[in-house]
Amino acid sequence: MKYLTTPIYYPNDRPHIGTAYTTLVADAVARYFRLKGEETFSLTGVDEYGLKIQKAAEENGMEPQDWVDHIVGRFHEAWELLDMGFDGFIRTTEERHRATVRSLLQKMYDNGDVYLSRYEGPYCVRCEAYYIEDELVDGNCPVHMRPVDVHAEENWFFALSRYVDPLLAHIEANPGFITPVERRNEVVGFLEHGVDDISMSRSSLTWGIPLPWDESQVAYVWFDALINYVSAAGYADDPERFATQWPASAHLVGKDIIRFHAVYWPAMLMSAGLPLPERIAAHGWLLVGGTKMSKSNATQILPEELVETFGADGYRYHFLRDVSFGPDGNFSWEGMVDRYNADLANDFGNLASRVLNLCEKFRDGRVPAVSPADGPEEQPLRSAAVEAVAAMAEFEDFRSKQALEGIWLLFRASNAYLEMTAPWKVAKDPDQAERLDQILNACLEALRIGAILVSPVMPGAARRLWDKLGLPGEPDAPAFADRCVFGTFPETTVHKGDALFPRIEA
Ligand code: ME8
Repeated sequence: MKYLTTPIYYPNDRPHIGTAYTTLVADAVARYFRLKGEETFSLTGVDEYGLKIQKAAEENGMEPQDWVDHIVGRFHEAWELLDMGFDGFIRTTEERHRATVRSLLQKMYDNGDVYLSRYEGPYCVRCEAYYIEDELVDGNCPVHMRPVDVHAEENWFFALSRYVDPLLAHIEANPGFITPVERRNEVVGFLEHGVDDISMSRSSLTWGIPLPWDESQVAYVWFDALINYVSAAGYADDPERFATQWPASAHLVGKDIIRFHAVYWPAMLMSAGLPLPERIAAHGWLLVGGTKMSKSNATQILPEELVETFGADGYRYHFLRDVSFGPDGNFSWEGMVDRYNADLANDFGNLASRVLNLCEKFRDGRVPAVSPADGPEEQPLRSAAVEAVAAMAEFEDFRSKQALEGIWLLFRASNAYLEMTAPWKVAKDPDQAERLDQILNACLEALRIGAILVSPVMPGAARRLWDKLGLPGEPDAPAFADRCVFGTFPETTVHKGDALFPRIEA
C-alpha cells in the first residue's frame, strides 16, 4: 500500500499557492500510483490546535473551535477547486486524533522518555517553535525575520537527545530516508551538532490536547500535529487498516518543517515503539518576486485567482511542470501564461483539435480501426510513446517536471508526424483512402495514450479528451502500462467540440 501525506496546514488563514504546492504534488503522485494499479491512500488535513490558532480566533472575535470549524471549509473549497482527490482529510480536533495522541504520548511516557523541567527561551508563534539564541538572526526568528517572544514555563520534556545516535544510524542505513540529499545533510549536521531535549507541553495554553498523565498541561502543538499521520491511518479507530497502512511511504513537506519531520517525528515514533516512515521528501519554497510566498506577506496569491484564468488543469500543469521538487521555484504570471500557451494551447490542445478536426472532416468522426502503419514515418511516434510511458516512473521520486517533459515527447512527435504525413494532402487522393485511415488512426492512438498519461496531472483535461475521443471507461483506470501499448485505435465516434485549452492573451 502506498500512503502519501501532506503537512496538515494551520487554518489561521485560507490556503495560498504555497500551501497548494505540496498538496498538488501529493495528489498527482497519488494519482500516478493509482494509475499504476497500486493501492494508495493520500492524506491531507488541518492543524487546529496551538497558540497560533488561538490567536487567530481571538483576532477574529471567535472561540477557537468555532474559528476552525469556520475556516476548514476554505480548505475543502480550495482542494475541490484544484481537483485534488484525497482519500483522507484529518482535523486534529477530531476524537480519533485525540485518542491517538494520548495513546502515543502515554507510550513515550511509559518508556521513560518524558520528564518535568523548566523551560525559558525564545519562541516564534508563527513557527510554533522554540529557538536557541544562536539560531536567531539579529534577535529575530530565522524563518519569519520577526521578533520572537520569550517563553518561560514548567513543562514536560521529551528526551530527544537519547535518540540522536539511533537516528543517525537509521539515516546512515537508509540513504533514501530524507530527500533530497541537501536536506539529509542539513539534518545530519543538526544531529551531529548535539541536540537538546525539547519541551513537549504547555501549561499556559488550554487550546490543545491534555496530556494523559497531567491534565493541567496540553501537548505542544507539534507533538500533537505530527501524530496526525498515525491517527489518519486508523490507529485508534481502524486497527485493521492501520496494520496495512503504517508506516507511511512518504511524508511530503516544505523545507521549513524538515527538522520536525526528520528529527522530532522519527524520535517520537522510536520512543512509542512504532515503525518509521519510509521517506521524508522535502521541497523548496515557492517564491514570488524572489521572496517566500506566505500568509503574512503582501505577495500572497490565492489559487482561485489563477484558476479563474488558467482553469484547474492549467494551474496544475504549470506548478507540476515548472517547479522542480527540491529547490526553490519562482512564480510569475508571465511565466505561467507562456507555459500555458506553449505547452497546453499549442503542443497538446492544438494537436487534439487538428486531429479531431481531420477525423470529422474526412471521416465524419468515425475512423476505421485499421492497424496503424509501422513504417519509417511511424517509428518516431511509436518510440515517443514508449519513452513517454517510461517517463511516468519519474513520479516515483516526485519528479513531475521530468515526467511531463517525457510525456510531451509524445505530443511533439505527434505534431511532427502530422506535418510529415500531411493527411490533408493524402485526403485529396481517393486511392490513398486506407493510408489516410492509418494516419488518423495513429494520431488518435497517440491522443488516447496521451490522455491516460496526463491524467495524474490534469484529471479534468484527460476526462474531456477521453470524451471527445468517444472512448468507454475512464482515462485513469489502473494498470496504465498495459493500456498504453501503441496499438489500433478502436472505431468510435469522435468529436472536436470546444478547444481543450483556449489560448490566453498575455
Ligand atoms: O507548518 N512554498 O503548517 P503551515 C512552498 N501545521 N510550500 C509552501 C510555501 C511556499 N511559499 N508556504 C507554505 C505547518 N508551504 C504545520 C505543519 S505537519 C504535521 C504540521 C507549504 O500551514 C509547505 O508544505 O505553515 C510547508 O511545509 C507548509 O505549507 C507549511 O504549512
